[in-house]
Amino acid sequence: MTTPAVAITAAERIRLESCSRESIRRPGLVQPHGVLLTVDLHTWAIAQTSASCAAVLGLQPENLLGLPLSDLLGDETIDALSAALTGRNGAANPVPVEVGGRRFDGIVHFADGVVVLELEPELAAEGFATPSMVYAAVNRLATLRSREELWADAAEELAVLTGFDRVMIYHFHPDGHGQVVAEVRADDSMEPYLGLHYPASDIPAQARELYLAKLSRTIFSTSDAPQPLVPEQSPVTGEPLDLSSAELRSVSPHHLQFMRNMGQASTLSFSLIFNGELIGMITCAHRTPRRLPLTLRRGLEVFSNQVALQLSAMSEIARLTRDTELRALRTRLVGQFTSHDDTVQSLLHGEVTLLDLVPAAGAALSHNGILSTVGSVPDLPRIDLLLERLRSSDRLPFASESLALEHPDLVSVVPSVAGAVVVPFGGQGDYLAWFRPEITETTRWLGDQSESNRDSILSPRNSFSSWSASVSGRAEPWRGLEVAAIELGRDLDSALMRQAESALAHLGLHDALTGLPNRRLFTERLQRALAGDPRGGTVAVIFIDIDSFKAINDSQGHGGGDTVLQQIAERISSATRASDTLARFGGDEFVVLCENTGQDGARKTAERVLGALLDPLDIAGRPLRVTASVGVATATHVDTPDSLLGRADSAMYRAKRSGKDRVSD
Ligand code: BLA
Repeated sequence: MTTPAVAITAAERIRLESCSRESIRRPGLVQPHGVLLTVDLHTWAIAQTSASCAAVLGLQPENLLGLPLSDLLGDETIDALSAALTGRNGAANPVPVEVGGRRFDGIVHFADGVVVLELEPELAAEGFATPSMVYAAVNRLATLRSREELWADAAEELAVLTGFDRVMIYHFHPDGHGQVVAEVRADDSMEPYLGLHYPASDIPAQARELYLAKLSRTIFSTSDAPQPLVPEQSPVTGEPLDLSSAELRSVSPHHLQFMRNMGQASTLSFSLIFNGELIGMITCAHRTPRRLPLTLRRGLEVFSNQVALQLSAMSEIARLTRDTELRALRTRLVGQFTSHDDTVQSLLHGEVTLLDLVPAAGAALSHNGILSTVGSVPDLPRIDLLLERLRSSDRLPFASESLALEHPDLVSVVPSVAGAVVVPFGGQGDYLAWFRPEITETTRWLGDQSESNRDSILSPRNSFSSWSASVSGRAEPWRGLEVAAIELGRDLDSALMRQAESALAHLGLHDALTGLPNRRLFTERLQRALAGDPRGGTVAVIFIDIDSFKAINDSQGHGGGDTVLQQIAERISSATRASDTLARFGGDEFVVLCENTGQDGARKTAERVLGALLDPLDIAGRPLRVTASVGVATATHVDTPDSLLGRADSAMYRAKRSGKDRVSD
């Protein structure tokens, strides 16, 4: 299930604003099937009553106001109520209460500095789910692993546990609009709402906030007139009483009309909360008035909480799995980028590409002033212009799912694109970009969303039959992948930085022409080798000088001498052992450090070097024979790097003087 693109109309904006201003916490009214009394905290005398006392208790408000509550209920009940109020010894609502021979569930809580006592006519225990049925249902849900299964099974369980004839689970999308994600209907004559979306204003913001604190709400009947409190204002605060936590709070007339339009006589709704956020709701609806005992409602609050916790755990796991996958893809992309010679091609056509990280119609990469692309993308000059526009208007990094709605100035630049992500990386002018085309998305709504389906702008819809509407001008949403793109840009940045640093470090210790260690690195290694050979005899240095190199250099012309030296370096290198250090000392001089060997071993290596030069080099298709004079010296216990090199150098001169192309000790 994905979040559809929802275009919010001007009328919906007005509803969102106006509907959320209704004071639903202090409506001054309660539902008529019970009685709400407020009691002075100190004297326990009755301060307010709902007008329903006449019908429910057979007592007029004037019989009750000022009366000590104990005169009405008896001292024992007052004790039980005060225990439930404070939770003493684990006491809790409801408290059995009898008035005039009628039995009630007594429910107490504090509000606005008074004790609020609600009396709900007791329901016969038979015919309602027992606590053990609720526990068993919770246990069955605990084994489920997918969100869709959990939604569906929770609705099935609740249909059985509540006996309501329609149970629906709603999921709230990030923009606040909702969707019916599970539904159980008592019979097929009832219109199906499963899958339908509804606008955010159906459940306004202040209602959602209230539902964070009050986990279940009963609306017993949409046809009975709500009852005012007498007196209307609280004697303590002089204001309408805060009914946020009251079971009998009368609901918004807008919502009552909504329910009547839907054919609902009663509902029982539960909040699905995670991390202090209302992530969804459950509504059990009935076509005739129906209510459940408080103990069962409380049990079902625990059930709903279990559903919310499981949903949250599932989405956390999904999020972490996705993060890990994205991180692994980024690591592979950076790996390809740093290990391939053609870095750009590796990102666009390697084993893993930019399109694996961020799926899109096409992607582009601008690196070192060269723009390359993969997949379906706008013409290169258009991409260039887009990058330039974004850069000059400081809009980078950039992500949009609808250029038409969010960046109309870019539409003419890249008319084929609806969604784009562009992130900078590396040097000035290096960018990664992804493009998505426009898609037309059809959403099935709960009722015609046009204003003709409402009596006035603030009225609920009259019809709720499935109604389809399409939204265009948008691309498929990026859903957080724009962050993965930014992170890839950063990863490539650091990889480039590391490469530059190690290139610099290499340059300081290596010869730029041949890539061999230079004099500095060679001397360091020789120093270390001598320190590890305090008695001498196992460290030797071979000094190689190319014979008549000046003449060769002059004959080869510009750049030719360099090629000769590179080929000579490769030949000499092939003749040395893997553990030897071959260095270019400068000009046409090469040295080899041989460890764990003696004079004989080093001589053998030196002979191999001459052998490796026997075949003529191939310089631009022409053969060139070169020879070398080679000197070998082995360390004694008194040698320093300089003295050992000096002796090898002298030996090399002896070879040169005695006719070149030979080795001398
Ligand atoms: C409340 N609206 C609600 C509630 C639901 C819906 C479930 C919460 C009821 C509760 O928790 O007790 C909406 N009911 C639905 C939907 C379905 C359903 C979408 O069965 C889908 C099948 N409502 C309007 C308009 C206004 C409005 C136009 O349609 C405002 C002008 C207001 N809805 C509104 C208010 C509440 C509400 C104020 C809070 C009711 C209350 O708790 O007092």
